[in-house]
Amino acid sequence: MPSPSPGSGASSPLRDARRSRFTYRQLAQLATYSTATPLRVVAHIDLDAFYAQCEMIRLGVPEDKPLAVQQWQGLIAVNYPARKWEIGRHCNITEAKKLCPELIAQHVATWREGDDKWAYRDDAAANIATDKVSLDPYRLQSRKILALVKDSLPKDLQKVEKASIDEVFLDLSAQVHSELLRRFPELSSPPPSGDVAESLPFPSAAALDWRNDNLVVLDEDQETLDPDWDDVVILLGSEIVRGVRAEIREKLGYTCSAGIANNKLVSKLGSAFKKPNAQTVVRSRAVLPFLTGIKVTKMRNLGGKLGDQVVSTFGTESVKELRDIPLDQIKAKLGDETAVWLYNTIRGIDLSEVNSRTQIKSMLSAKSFRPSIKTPEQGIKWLRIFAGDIYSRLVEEGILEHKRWPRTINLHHRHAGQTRSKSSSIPSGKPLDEQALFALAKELFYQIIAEGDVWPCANLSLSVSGFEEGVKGNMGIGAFFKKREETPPRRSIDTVPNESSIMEQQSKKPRVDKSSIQQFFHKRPAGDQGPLQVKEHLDANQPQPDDAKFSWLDQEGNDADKSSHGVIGLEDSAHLASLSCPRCKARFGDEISLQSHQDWHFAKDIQDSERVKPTFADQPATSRGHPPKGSGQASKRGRGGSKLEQGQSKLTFG
Ligand code: DCP
Ligand code: CA
Repeated sequence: MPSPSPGSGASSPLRDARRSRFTYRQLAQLATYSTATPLRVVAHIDLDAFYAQCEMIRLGVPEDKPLAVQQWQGLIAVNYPARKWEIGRHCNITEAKKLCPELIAQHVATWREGDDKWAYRDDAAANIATDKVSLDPYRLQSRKILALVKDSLPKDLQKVEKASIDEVFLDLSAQVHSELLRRFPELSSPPPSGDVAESLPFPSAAALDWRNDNLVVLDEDQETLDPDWDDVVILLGSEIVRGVRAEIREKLGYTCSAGIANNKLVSKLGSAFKKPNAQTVVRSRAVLPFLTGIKVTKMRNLGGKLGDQVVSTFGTESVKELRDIPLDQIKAKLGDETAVWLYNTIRGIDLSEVNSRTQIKSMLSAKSFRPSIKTPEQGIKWLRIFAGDIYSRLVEEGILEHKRWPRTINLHHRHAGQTRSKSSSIPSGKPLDEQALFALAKELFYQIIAEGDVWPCANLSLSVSGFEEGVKGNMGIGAFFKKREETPPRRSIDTVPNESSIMEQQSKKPRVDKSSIQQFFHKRPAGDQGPLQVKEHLDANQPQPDDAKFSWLDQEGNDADKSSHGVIGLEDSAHLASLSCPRCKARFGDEISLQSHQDWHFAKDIQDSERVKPTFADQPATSRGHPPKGSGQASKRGRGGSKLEQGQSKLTFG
C-alpha cells in the first residue's frame, strides 16, 4: 500500500465509527511547533563518517575504498569500508595501516607559519610543533549541507537546528501538519461539537508503507493495532527526511543517517541506530521497547558525569531496570529536578524545542604545545596566529558590516597541569581588527605572566564570546556603537576566583536544588562570558584542548554523548603511561593520540556545560503529551548548547 492519501486505506463503517486517541487541539498544535503535542515530528540527521566523506569527495576516492582522516599520528574519522577492518578512532596511523595496508590516510589541512592560507601538506604529521590544524574544509562542506537542507524544506514551514558540524535537528511538525491536511481533507473541518478537546476521526489509511525505512519493530500484538495519527505523521516526516537525504546525496554526494521520532532525544538515538545511509523511524508506540535496548549512558546528556553517577548510584546501565525504580527513590538520590528529568528521559520524554538559532556564540583558537613553550616570545607568536585566525572568522561572521560583535575576549594558559584564564571586555566604539585582538590578547597574556610560575606552557587558547547583534535595517554605525556603549564595560577580570567572587556569583543565581542536575554542569554567571568561563579557575584536573579537537567542539560541537567521563591531569605521567583513557577506557597507541582524545572529552565537557538540562520542572509526565505543570516554561530552558561554526579563510603571521 502506498503512503497515506485520501482513500488509500480500506475504510469500513466500523473504522469510521472509531475515534483517534488524538484531539483536534493536538492536531492544531502541530502547526505551531508546540512541544506539548504528542503528534510532534522531529528528525535528526547525522552525516556518516563526516570528515572521511569530505576527503573522499574532495579526492574523488571510490566509495568502497578504506579511508581515514589523520591528525598527527591519530585518526579522527574513519569511513565505513575502513571500519570493516576494525579500524577506529582509537587506532593510531601505524596500527591502522597494519590492520589494512591499503588504507588511504589523509592528514587534515594545516596552517603553517609563513603561509597565509591553510593547505593539505604531505609532511603535516611530522610538524605538530609548527602547524595548526585547519578544519575549514569541513566547515565549508558543513555549511553547504546545511544550506541544502534548508533549501529542500519549504521556507515558511521549516525549523532547522544545526547541532554540530555534521548534525541537524529538524522540527517537521508544521510541514507535516500542512501535508496532513492536504492528504486528509477531512481533518480540515472543525470538530463537529466545536470543542477542540474532541477526538479526531480515525485515520482512513489502514496500513502504512514505510518503504525501506528501518522501522523499530514491536511485539505482534502491538503491531496489530491500526495506525493512528501519530503513526501517520511520523510516516510523513519520514518521507520528508528521505527527500532531504536524497537531495544531499544527489547534489553533494554525501550519505547520512537519520532518526525520526517525536522529540530530539529519541530522534538522535534513532539516527545512530542504523548506520551508514539509513533512516530509523521510532513510532511513539515503539519508544519504550526501543529505549530498553539502549544503555542509559548513550542517552543525550547522560554520557558524562551525570550518567556515571546514575550508573553507580543505581548499580545498572540498563534503561529497563532504571525504569523500575520509583521516582521517589530517584529523587532521594539525585534531588527532585534531576530525578524528574531522568525519570522522563528514560521513558523517552523530551519536551525540548528544536532551536532554529544557527548563530555562533563563541570562537576559539587554541594550540597544545609539544614540547611546551618556554618564553613569552613563543607565546606572542601564537597569539598573533590566534588573533588572525579569529579575526578571519569574525569577518565571515559579518564584523565588517557590524552585524555581530563579540564583547569578551578570553585567554587560557596551561602550565603544570593547571589552567589560568583571564578575560576582558572588548572595548566598544572603535573598530575591532586583527591588531586590536592581538593587543588585547597580549595584555591578557602579560597579566598571566605577571603572576609568575607560568613556564613551561603546555597550551594557549584564545576565544571571543558574548556576541551582540549589530546594525539592523537602516541603523547607522553610530547607533551600533551607541548600543554597545550602553552595555556597562567590563573591567579586565582576574578569573582565578576568590571567595567573594564565588559568593557573588552564587547570590545572583536562583536557588538551585543542591543535588539537582545543574550541579553536573558549570554555570555561566550573569552576563555571558562565553563557554570558557567554566574554566575560569586554576584547574589541575582537566586535560586541555589540542588545536583541532578543541576547535572542532568549541565551534561545532553540540553533540551530546559520545563519551563517558572521569578526568585526569594532562601532566599525570602515571596515567599517560597506561595510554588508556580513564574516562571511557579507550586505548591509544601513543601519548599524542591519547591527549587528543582527552582534549575531546574536555571540549565536550565545556559544550555540555553550555546546556541547561532539565526538561520539566517538577512533576513527572505520566504519559506522552501530558506534561506536568510548568513544563512549557521548563522546556524553553532546555535548549541546545552553542552551535558554533566559522571558517578560517585567512591567517596572517607577523
Ligand atoms: N570528530 C573528531 N574527533 C572526535 C570525534 C569526531 O575530530 N573525537 C570529527 C570527525 C568526525 C566528525 O567530527 O567525522 C563527526 O563526528 P561523529 O561522531 O558524527 O563521527 P563520524 O561522522 O565520523 O562517524 P559516524 O558515521 O559514526 O557519525
Ligand atoms: Ca556523523
